[in-house]
Amino acid sequence: MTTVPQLSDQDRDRLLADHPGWELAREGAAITRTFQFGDFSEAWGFMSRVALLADSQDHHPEWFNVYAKVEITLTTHDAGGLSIRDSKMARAIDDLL
Ligand code: H2B
Repeated sequence: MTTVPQLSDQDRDRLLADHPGWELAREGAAITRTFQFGDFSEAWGFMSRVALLADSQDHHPEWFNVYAKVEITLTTHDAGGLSIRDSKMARAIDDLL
């Protein structure tokens, strides 16, 4: 397992400011965002694109789906909290919308 540095408080605050919709979870160790789509097909299409992105970046989301709703939580297990990998993934996910 690689050791990845955690984001500084300043970088974490910038991440939240740059990505409205994402909020802190797990006492600052993760960020989470809920996405609402029109139906299951749209939600699943989005999840498919996120999955490909995640595998290409070797950074995988924790997520929950019910019909048209997708909840994504990002954290870096190798860092024990938030890292630059989560910032990049949040940006890439937002760019899919
Ligand atoms: N995803 C997430 N969210 N955190 C990690 O630390 C992580 C990962 N590490 N995907 C990667 C895979 C690591 O286990 C592999 C071996 O590169």
